[in-house]
Amino acid sequence: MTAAPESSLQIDVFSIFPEAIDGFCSYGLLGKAREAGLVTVRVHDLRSQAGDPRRSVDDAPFGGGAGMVLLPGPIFDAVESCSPPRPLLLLGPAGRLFNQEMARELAEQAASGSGGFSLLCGRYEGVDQRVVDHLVDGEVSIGDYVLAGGEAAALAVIEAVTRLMPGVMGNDASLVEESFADGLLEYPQYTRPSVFRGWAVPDVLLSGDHGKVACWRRAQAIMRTIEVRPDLIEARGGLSPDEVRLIRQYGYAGDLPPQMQGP
Ligand code: 6GU
Repeated sequence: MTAAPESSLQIDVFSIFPEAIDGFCSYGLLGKAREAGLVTVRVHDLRSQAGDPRRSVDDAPFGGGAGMVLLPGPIFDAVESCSPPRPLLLLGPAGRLFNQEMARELAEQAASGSGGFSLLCGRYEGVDQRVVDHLVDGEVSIGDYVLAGGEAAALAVIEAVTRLMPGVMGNDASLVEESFADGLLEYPQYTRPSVFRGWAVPDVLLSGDHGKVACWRRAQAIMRTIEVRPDLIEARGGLSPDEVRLIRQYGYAGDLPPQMQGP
């Protein structure tokens, strides 16, 4: 018999595509976490609360304009009939940008006893503002682009938070997210075969010298972050003199603007 998990994460999701949410959450890491009782995902169909025989969940916007707006009625009814865990977050392009820090906050709240959180998937051109003003606790976006609905965003949030819950990953979560924790992108990884179509794995990774491997990985992570996400380097307060020395030693010849060098 497996021991009951110390803390479990309860996530309630409100959507007009409940099967899509539920299906995704049945695979891989999420599916395993659910089976182990570490996370409970309950999906509520907004359509089942629609009042009319056609089960409408949207209507044209007052004042005119393109598209349809989700009705407040079915959303209030669905939420109030099950008192889901709070915070209840609306997923929409006007929300606060979701990031690793927010994922960590939601996981920590759940692990320390809040129970979990809930997600409301917005759709079409929007959601009646009274839902925003009087029902939800906040609005979250996953990036500066437009999706047709909040479902894909909800799945991103669910997966990012679930993998941080104690017991979900093999190792401790703090180790698992090491790369983002120090503000750098992940170093390149290789597996078998050591030569594939003539492309060889870097020698250092086959050397068995763990110290050298660690230095190489750190240099790669820094160089990759400089190239792809210089904003992350600035956000962590630049590079230390040791880090600058390290990447020079590994052949980095590019410019390092002042904001990338630490104090
Ligand atoms: Cl959460 N919803 C929609 N509709 N578009 C988005 C988004 C969410 N996040 C980024 N774009």
